[in-house]
Amino acid sequence: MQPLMELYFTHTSGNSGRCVFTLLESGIDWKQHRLDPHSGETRTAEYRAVNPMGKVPTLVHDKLVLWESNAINWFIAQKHPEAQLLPKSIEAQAAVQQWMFFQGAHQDIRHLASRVARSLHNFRELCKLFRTPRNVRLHDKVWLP
Ligand SMILES: N[C@@H](CCC(=O)N[C@@H](CS)C(=O)NCC(=O)O)C(=O)O
Repeated sequence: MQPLMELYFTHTSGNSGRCVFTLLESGIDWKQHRLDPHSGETRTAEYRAVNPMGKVPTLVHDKLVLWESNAINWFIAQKHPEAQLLPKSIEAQAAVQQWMFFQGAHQDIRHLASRVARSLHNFRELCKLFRTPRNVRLHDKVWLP
């Protein structure tokens, strides 16, 4: 049996939200390590042993420790092709990379999630863990298949 993916994150972090969202969309079982940034849980020696940069999110899977949210998302998508999170063609995958770089520089995923979530359920799960934008409109949304 495959070991569970474990994600260290904080509820205030949009970068964390991006990976939580991908894990929810993938449909796999995963383990939460929800850290409290206000009580310094991302700065402890224990957490620095996991991620020496002291940043969230961090993914741990078997012997792999990975940080940088978009690298984590790419890994989850590649590791679970059955979730169909990535398109098949190299051209379309390059476009995914393009948006990941663009997003990393300019965007907050919590706004985007309401537009690309596959289901209202997944978006609500995300909202339970993170602060959500007040202006999200769900009533006229078409959920992805
Ligand atoms: N480029 C990184 C950014 C990671 C990052 O800056 N995370 C913030 C939270 S959004 C953090 O850990 N801040 C805590 C700190 O800097 O001490 C990613 O996409 O994962």
